[in-house]
Amino acid sequence: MKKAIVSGVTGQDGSYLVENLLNKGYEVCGIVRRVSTPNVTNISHLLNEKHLKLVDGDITDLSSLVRIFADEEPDEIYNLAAQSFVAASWNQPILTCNTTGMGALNVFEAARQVCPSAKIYQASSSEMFNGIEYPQTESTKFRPRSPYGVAKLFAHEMARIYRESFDMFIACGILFNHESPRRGIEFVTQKVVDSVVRQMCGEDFILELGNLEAKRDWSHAADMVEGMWLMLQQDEPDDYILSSGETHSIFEFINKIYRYFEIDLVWMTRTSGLPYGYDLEGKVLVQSVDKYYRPNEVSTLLGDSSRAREELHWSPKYTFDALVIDMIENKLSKYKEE
Ligand code: NDP
Ligand code: GDR
Repeated sequence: MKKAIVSGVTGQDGSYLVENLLNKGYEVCGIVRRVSTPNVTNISHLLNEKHLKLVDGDITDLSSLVRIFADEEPDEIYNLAAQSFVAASWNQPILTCNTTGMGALNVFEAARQVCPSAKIYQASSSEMFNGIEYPQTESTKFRPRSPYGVAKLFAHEMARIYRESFDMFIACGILFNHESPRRGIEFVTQKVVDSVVRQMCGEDFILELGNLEAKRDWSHAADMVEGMWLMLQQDEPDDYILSSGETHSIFEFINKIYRYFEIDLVWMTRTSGLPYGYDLEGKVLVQSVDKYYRPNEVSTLLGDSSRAREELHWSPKYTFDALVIDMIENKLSKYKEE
């Protein structure tokens, strides 16, 4: 039985990855950081699994990683833990770099000391690109636009250094945006889906967002975790882009969610230059407000994942429409339960 350690196990990707690995017959050890009110919602359905064990640890604490790696002797390590919310990285740049950047280095260093032959997956990001040149490939130059992007690039380059210097197996997945019903509420897709469902169920408020012109390449998280696993099944470590190969603006995403409920939004621009959308009865449902704009932005993401598709035989199952429907239907059923 293979053993995998997963950091970030309580997050969106961690929860799908644990399911995926358990289904493949792995023994999984999930690293959970100490918080005063435990947050295991995403993995609550897995807590009684015989082959899943949760251990206390924090990727900013090298000693905790050394202890866990020594105790568990893993075959594979998936480093998914991070401060992953780009917008927050301007307000908390040091925490973001400590967690998302140095945290990854702690993982590599702990593995070098204790289990250097374990295969490691590092969660790199399309936020490392500048968003001007696209489609992005593995050889597109990096030029991040946020503290988060810089922290991810630090981790990405450190992975290369450890790979080249110590002959360690560290593969980096340069993943483009991926979503699911388990996506955190602050991220734009979940925020829009949650708000529109609440409006449709009778709550009276205007959905407030930031820049609606940015374009993102969205996939389903369940497809992405299979790609992570495939990267660690190769003989040699390498970096791979995982993406859908389609790009959609935030405007398009919003229109699509309202369209599901048979509402065609009409868009106008205020004198301030900020857009707002209303329904055919003239009721304003959504508007852009300054407070959700970021100091800087990756404008267009469109990933070319042909290398992963050819070399790893990675083939995502969810289309963009299927992802949207999964998120809406899940939200509707949760809302009805509540
Ligand atoms: P989430 O924000 O949903 O999950 C992040 C996880 O990291 C949570 O389990 C969180 O724990 C944990 N964590 C945060 N800080 C620490 C710490 N100091 N020690 C241990 N654990 C910690 O992210 P996703 O699942 O969406 O993403 C997974 C990874 O992939 C992240 O590294 C992200 O940056 C990266 N990524 C994500 C993409 C996406 O579109 N989703 C695209 C590209 C990269 P807690 O629950 O306690 O907060
Ligand atoms: P992103 O995801 O920053 O791409 O990072 P997010 O969903 O936060 O933003 C996507 C785009 O939507 C615009 N936007 C808003 N975003 C949020 N969150 N809230 C709003 O109100 C809003 N209005 C407009 C943003 O400006 C942006 O252009 C995600 C994370 O999962 C990272 O961890 C990961 O590395 C990258 O994807 C790839």
